[in-house]
Amino acid sequence: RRPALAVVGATGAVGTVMLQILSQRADVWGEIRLIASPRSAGRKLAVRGEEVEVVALTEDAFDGIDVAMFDVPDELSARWAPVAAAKGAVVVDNSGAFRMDPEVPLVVPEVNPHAVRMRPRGIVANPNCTTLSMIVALGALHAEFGLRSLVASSYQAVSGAGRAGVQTLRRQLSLVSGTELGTSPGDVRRAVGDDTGPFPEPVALNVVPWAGSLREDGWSSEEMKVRDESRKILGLPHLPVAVTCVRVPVLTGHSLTVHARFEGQVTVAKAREILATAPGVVLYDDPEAGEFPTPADIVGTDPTWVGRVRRALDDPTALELFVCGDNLRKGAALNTAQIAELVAAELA
Ligand code: 2RA
Repeated sequence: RRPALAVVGATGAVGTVMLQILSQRADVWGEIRLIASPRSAGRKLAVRGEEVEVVALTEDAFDGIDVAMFDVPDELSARWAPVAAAKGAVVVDNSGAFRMDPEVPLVVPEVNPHAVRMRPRGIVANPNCTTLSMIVALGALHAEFGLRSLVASSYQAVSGAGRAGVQTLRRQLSLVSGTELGTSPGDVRRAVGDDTGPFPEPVALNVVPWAGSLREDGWSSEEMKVRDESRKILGLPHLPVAVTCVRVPVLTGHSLTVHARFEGQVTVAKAREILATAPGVVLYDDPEAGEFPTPADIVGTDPTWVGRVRRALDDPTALELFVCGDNLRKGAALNTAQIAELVAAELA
């Protein structure tokens, strides 16, 4: 019998991409059951070329399910993932509820696939999309050079904040396009009004140095996620990490600039060789031809794209990189599906 899969949160921004990905990848699943809030129950969604009716999230919805992929808010995961696990399903959870639980592995199949087997709670966590947009490339470099410290800045797309983020940018763009706005202080803010959606400031014609909620000493939750999750995935619990997370007016595709310092001297030639051959990474880096990845070009693709590879001018042990990835695919749905496939291979 092929394992039965549940997709919990099937109607959300990531859930929608999950269904596309399940239709595109080698099909290892028997039944695929779609689960969402009672409000969405009865809707029909296409997966693997068939219309499947969405069922409401209840305990019974997990009957006969082997693997359950969750993409719902933290509170819902915290409540329902243990319910699904108690019913015998292995949960692959894309919320923040379990990522730092020592009894829950945090898995990136290209970096730490072995960790998926150590899951005493029956739950495996999927990292945050910002961590995921960088960690495959960073993990490949770490495997060769040994990472010593990390400084990163993110350029995060609005779809990281779900459908509300996308609607907010589209609405704001419609209010500012074709105008002379962006030339005097506060003119964009007045044009888009007080409702800035999930963002603290207008995001159209702007950059917003904030993602998530306030943590201690002025750090944002998103910055703490990148730090804590990178440490856990790489198995480097004391890695010095400094991150600044920034929202930019891009619909989909998170980017980061990375300053990574390693144990010994590095060369760009070796770094390029590693990145050009690492699974899940595409090196697209030709400064003479003006070639480097941008979110507008990589949206809808699976790999982590890397460009602008340089050795730090003042530190021969450090590299500078620009990385880009689709935050809804590798940043969320694809990595979740890859983890689910690792579990399915165990069950086969
Ligand atoms: C964001 N990383 O981009 C968050 C979503 N998980 O807002």
